[in-house]
This record gives sequence, C-alpha cells and structure tokens, in this order.
Amino acid sequence: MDRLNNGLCQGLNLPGRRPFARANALCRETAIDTCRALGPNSEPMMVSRFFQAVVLILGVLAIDLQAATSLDKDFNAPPAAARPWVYWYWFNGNLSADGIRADIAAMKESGLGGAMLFDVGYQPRGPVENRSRQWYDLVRLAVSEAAARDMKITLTCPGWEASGGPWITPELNMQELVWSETHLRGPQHLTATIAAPFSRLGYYQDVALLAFPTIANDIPLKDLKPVFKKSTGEVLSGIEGILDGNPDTGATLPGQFEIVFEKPVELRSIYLVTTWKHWAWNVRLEAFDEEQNKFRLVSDKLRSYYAGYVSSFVGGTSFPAVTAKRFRMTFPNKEQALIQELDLRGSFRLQHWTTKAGFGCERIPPGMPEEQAVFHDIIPLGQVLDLTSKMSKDGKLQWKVPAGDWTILRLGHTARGNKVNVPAWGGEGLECDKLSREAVDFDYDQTLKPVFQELGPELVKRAVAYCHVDSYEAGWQNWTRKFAGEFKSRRGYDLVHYLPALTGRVVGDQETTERFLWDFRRTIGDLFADNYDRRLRCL
Ligand SMILES: [Ca+2]
Repeated sequence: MDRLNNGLCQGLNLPGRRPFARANALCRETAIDTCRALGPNSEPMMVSRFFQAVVLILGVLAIDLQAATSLDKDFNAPPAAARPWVYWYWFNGNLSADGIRADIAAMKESGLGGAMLFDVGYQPRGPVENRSRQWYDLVRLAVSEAAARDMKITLTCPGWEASGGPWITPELNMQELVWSETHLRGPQHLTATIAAPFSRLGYYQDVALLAFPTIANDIPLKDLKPVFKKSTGEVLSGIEGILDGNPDTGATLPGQFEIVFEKPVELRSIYLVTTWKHWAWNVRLEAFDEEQNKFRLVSDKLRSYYAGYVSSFVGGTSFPAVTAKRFRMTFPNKEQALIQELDLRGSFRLQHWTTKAGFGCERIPPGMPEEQAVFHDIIPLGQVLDLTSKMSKDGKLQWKVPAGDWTILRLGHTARGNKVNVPAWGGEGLECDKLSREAVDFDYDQTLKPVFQELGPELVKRAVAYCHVDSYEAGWQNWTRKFAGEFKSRRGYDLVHYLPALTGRVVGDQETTERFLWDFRRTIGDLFADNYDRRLRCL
C-alpha cells in the first residue's frame, strides 16, 4: 500500500516544492485510513481497486442515465443550437412580405433553427430590385420574423459566393499580371513606344519594364507564320483570335487540326488558353516524320488548368524538343476545340509555369513529365535590366541597347473582369480584389454594413448569426496594386528582377526560379488570408 501511494505521490514530491510535499503526506494518511477501514485480513490493494471500480461504474451509469434522459428530452425538443438550417434562396426579386412570413413560419413549424439567405438570379425578374428600399424592408422583415421565433439568419453578398457587386470598379476587381513582349537586336539607340499589354475594362497599371538577353529559340508562334489546316488538308481561316495575345478572344477549331510551316521549325513549349466550358486535358501533339511518312507522338499530356468558375483554363509547359514542318494537335473533344490562345515556341518554359505563377488554381496532377532547363534557356539574374524609370507614362522608351538579342517585357496588371455569380437583378457586378484590404473594406461598406445599419444592433444581435462567404468559386488572382511592396516586406527581397519567371522563363537557375515562385504563391496566400478571410472576420 505504501509502495502504491508512494508511487502516486512521489511524482509530485519534487525538491523545493513544499505544497507537493504536503500533498505527499495527505496521500499517505488517506491510504492508511482506507486500509484500516477494510480490516486486517483483507487484501488492501485488490479491495481498494474493487471499491474504486464500483464507484467508477456507478458514476458512469449515473452519468449515462442522466445523459440518456437529456438526450431523449433534447431529441424530442432540440435546443436552438442543435436545430438544422436551410439554404433560403430569394429568386431574382420575386419577393413579397406575405411570402417571407409564410417561409419563416413554415421553417419554424418544421423545427429549423435558421436560414442562410441568398439573393440569386436564375428565375425571370421579379418586382424587387436588390439593395432597393423595398429590398431592405423585406430583409428587415425576414430577420424580425426569425427573431420572433428564436431563429437565426445569415447574410452574404449578391449571388451565392465570394464578395462583390455593382459598386466594384475595374480598379477594385480581382487583378492579374499581364505583359507585352518586344524583341530587338542591339547595339542601337532605341526611341520607341513599348506596346502596352492586353487589358480589360479599360483598366491597366504598369508594374515594371524589364530587358534581358533573349533565350534560345524564343520566337512566338505567330511570328513563325503557321498555316492551320484540317486533317483533310483544307486551310482553316478565322483563327487570328488564338494568336492575338488576348485571352478573351479565340476561335473554334476542329478537335484535330494541323499546324504547317514553310520550313522545319523546332518546338519545345506550349501556352494554351481554352474556354471554361472546354478545358483541355491530355491534348496530343504529334510531329510529322517525313522519312517514315507518319506522325510521331511528342506529348499526350498537354493541358489547360482550371482558374476559377466562368474563367478561361490556362496551361503552359515544356515538352521534349522536336523539329518538323507539320504538327498535329488532337483535343479530347473530337468535335471541336474552343481555343482562346495558342503559342508554340522552340524556347524552354518552366513546367506548368502558368499554375506556379498563379494564373490557375488547379493542382498539378502527379506524374506529369518534367523537362529541365539548360544553359541557353536561362536568363542570368545579373542581366535582367530594370528600365522602368526610363519609360514615360505613355510607354515611350529611350534606351541605348547593348549588343545582342534582347527581350523587353512591359509588365502590368489589369482587372480579371470576373463577376459575382448568379446575383439577383440589381446585384450584378464585379468580384472585389481579395488581396486588397481597401477593396475588401469598401465592398463590406457597400454590401453588409448598410444592411446592419438598417437592422440596428439589437436585431442583429438577436437574429443575425453571421455573414458567410459561400462556395468560393471566384477563381484565382496573382496581383494587386500593393503586391510588390507586400512581397518585399513579407519575403525580405525585391521581386522585380525575378518577374520574367512569371512568364515561364528561368531566372538565375531552375531551383532559384522555383523558390521565387513558391515565395510568390506564398505571398498571394498570405494576402488572401490577411486581407480577405481574416479581415472579413474583423469587420
Ligand atoms: Ca486570343
């Protein structure tokens, strides 16, 4: 017995801990008293354990009986916190006070605890415009009816996901990086206007103007003057939209087509943008072997990646270099390929660079082939020249070009143009910039703050459970107005000389480029968490 209790108490009896020494003494006294009460012939340790076990079982049974009683009671009359909720769709302004009262009454009668309120479209337009005076009155009625029945309501932005609405301007819309490329040869004294990149909704802001030695075979497909043909040999016309550098324009091609050049060209990388309804997995690229008189497989793993609901699918990667005059592409949809952009070059691009640079948000499937950059594929970090300060606001550049072939990148950002999904009428508008605290605050001030002001603090406290961002499908973004500064403060270095990596090129070496891209994605994630998720919780 002493051994047992000494063991129990010694662990507490540490040097210098007087209270625990007192506990040791109490343990010993209690143990001795327990042994005496059981009698001199009893087996102290066994009886003590039996006694403890009986007490324990009785205790558990008591708790079980109590729990069963409570469970039975709660099952028959669930407390408010345990009642199920429902999605409550208000379809495109088809609303009335009587309908709202009837809905809430029916929910209560069914035993529901609350409703997640969504203002969605989908149906023919009804009489009530989203965010109109009448709409606010009906929201107040809904919350009041819920409060009167001990129910809760949650609120969200127009539509059924994310954050945005008619108040979001292109500047406050989700942003993405864009660039134009200019190739030239030095030495020369250049005075020219550098073409601005593609932009949406009339909004564009420069980020940087860079120049670097052109990597090997870096010639855009359109400059190789390809002819697109059906497999029957008939020339395809109207394909300009897939070579114009604008991811919002395109063309519908047959599911299988040929790309023919005047003389043999080497190809090594692809950039492919397809419409969101026709993403392309396992696209085959074949090169025609003149000696064997047949097509040979180059890759059957080319693809575009998901970048958000109702957004184009984007893919970019390298494949083993191949030289031929005729190439054939076969898309999984044999009937047609809806292509927005296609670029095939003889130059290297980092594997799946579009996803690594935040142009897509789909996970790269395991087992995808890897290609490695070699010496002439790499831009030495020290040869990336920052010409930003030499360019005027209208794009004019004066620059003494050194000898050699040079690539000029004019990089900027523009609106993604993505809109809130299926809003009720009056709620149509752009998704707000999720990486910008100012945009998120502004959106909140327009979306939910006025609703709370209409309801008043007492009603909000009684019946508004929370605001929700539901079914996030707004897609990805890879820039925001303050991105460069945020990157520097969070990662500890300036990103400007690494920006060519966001176009798939290797800067310094492949590992360094991958590590930069990891930092880039980390910064996107941090900004999303800090300025959107966490910010919404604070507002
Ligand atoms: Ca296009």
